[in-house]
Amino acid sequence: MEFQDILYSKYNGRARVTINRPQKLNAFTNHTLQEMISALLDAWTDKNVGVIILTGAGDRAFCVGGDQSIRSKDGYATTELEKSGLDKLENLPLPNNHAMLLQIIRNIPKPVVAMVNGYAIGGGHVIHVVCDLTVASEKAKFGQVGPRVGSFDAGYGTAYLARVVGEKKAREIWFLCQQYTAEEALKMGLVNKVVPPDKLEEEVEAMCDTLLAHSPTSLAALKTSFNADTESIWGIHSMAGVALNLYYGTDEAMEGRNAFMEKRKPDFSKFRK
Ligand code: 2NE
Repeated sequence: MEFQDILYSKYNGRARVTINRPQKLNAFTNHTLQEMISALLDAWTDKNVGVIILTGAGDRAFCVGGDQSIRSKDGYATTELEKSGLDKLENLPLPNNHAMLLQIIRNIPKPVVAMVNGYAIGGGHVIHVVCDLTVASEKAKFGQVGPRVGSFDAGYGTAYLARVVGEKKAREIWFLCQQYTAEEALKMGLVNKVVPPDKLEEEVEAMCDTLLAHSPTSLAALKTSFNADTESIWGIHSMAGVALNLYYGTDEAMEGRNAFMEKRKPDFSKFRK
């Protein structure tokens, strides 16, 4: 499989998906998300694959969410492939592609491990949240930015996050838009393990060895049973996606996006109701 925005490899029972846009701190476009979906579908259907690793290229970021440089009132810009009509699936708004990716991570009946090497921010944070397990480097940073940059990622980003860290902490994460260290993330149950950066690969590989030694059907049944309890969140997520696509067309949302790109503080005061 040929990819532009990700690296995809399979070895020793693992499939590894690496977001490969380090110059953008691994921010994603529609195309990136579609490539991740294709790779995960391949991993799902490959009997030699028992565990999936998701990570980001470089040493600065796992993923920092949607690529703000291509966002306008019409949402995130189209790619050349999409304009040429070759890739119809990319003709979806980015929140829909992101939601589809989250659903596949949840539904694939194999453990998905997030290997967080740096920033996990915005939609990139939600990706690690829905992964089954997260191993973080001591240098990793976690957080949400929506209310600062004119976005929100409700559903898995909020209701499911609250299941993971509790209601108060989840509201704090979204409302205050602060960054959290890996140690803080560990304390709130947001990640499973924190290791020095040079031990990250080793730790994830050891975790994969453990998972691969276990019964795949048992793991699949356990994963789907955990999911069953939070399945209704997909409904919230879908509805929030409709709202997000509408919100992106507003001056309020653009103020957040433009302020970020112009490296200034946003002024949302006139949008208070
Ligand atoms: C990630 C963060 C916290 C990093 O801060 P810092 O201070 O370490 O770096 P800096 O200078 O802000 O960023 C480094 C370069 O990366 C770019 C920046 O513009 C900057 O570029 P240059 O000035 O060097 O040219 N960059 C960072 N994030 C980017 C992004 N998302 N898209 C494009 N370029 C980006 C800090 O940069 C930050 O807070 N970034 C904003 C994160 C963000 O807004 N994410 C999108 C949220 S909405 C979303 O993800 C989403 C969703 O959740 C659901 C559906 C659809 C979208």
